[in-house]
Amino acid sequence: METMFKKLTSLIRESDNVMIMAHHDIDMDAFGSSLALYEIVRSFDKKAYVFLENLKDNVAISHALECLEKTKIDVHFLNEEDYLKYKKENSLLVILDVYKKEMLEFPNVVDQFQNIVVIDHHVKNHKITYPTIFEYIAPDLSSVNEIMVDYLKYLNKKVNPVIATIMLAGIEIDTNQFNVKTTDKTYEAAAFLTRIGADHILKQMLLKEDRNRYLKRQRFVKRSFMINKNMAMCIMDDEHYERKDLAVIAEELLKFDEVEASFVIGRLDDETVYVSARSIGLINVESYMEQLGGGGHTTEAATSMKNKTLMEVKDELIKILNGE
Ligand SMILES: [Mn+2]
Repeated sequence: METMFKKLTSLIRESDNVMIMAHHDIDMDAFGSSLALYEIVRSFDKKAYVFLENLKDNVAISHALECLEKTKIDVHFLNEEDYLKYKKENSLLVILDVYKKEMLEFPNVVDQFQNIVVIDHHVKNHKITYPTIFEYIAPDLSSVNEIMVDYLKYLNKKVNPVIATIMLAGIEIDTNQFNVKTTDKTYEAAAFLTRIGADHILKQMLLKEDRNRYLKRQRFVKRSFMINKNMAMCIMDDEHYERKDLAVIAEELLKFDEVEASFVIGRLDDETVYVSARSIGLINVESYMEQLGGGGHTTEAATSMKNKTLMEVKDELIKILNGE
């Protein structure tokens, strides 16, 4: 990893400025690591920017943003409309927590960059379809925040305690509370963040959720069922849900005995049925979602299907799961 940090550092120093982009529907890992890199770049007296789309449905990240504002941490955010004002000939684009173009916050933006670096921790089973200077993909690591902690240690730098808190929340979410992909290094990263001021009360505030939403979700968890010896499924009702609601249920199903993969089918709007799939790591749910026109990663994947009923999608999925 040290060689990578060395390369990244000299690239940052050589660039006019650095633009940071994570994945669509940004989460705490992507956001925390973007902020960490933002602070690192600025500590080199370079301008940095973070791509961020409209956050209307993203309660957790909106809350994190409020904390940044309260602490007077000024982050320069960009979107697809305004980034060209700041982009220079020799701007560096660093992509975090994702490598697939179609999953980026703003996929088309990559076409405008000559200098791109990718830092991710998801298993890479597809080619990167855009030119990069280098890519660092470490699927054995819990989160990109864990990588950013090592980068901070390498540079002998710290981040603001609020950012450290967001990073810690990111590690906690990506490891499903230190259960999945957790190693001694994950705990060391958490210890480092705590040492530089991550606040466990603020972290809990950031991870809070609405009680009614929780209770509603539990109703569906209760309705879930096993489709074979190691896969669980949950079919929502015909109301409209957010992708995240379905993903969280899929993650909860993984907590139960025998469940190695989970599939949650629900409606996003009148036309679209969405399937959210999760795995503890033994079953590749991405391959199933690809067969339904979707994608993702080995342990988390999804697909959306137009003009079908929940039951039609269920039947199609079960056929695929049974290898028919
Ligand atoms: Mn992540």
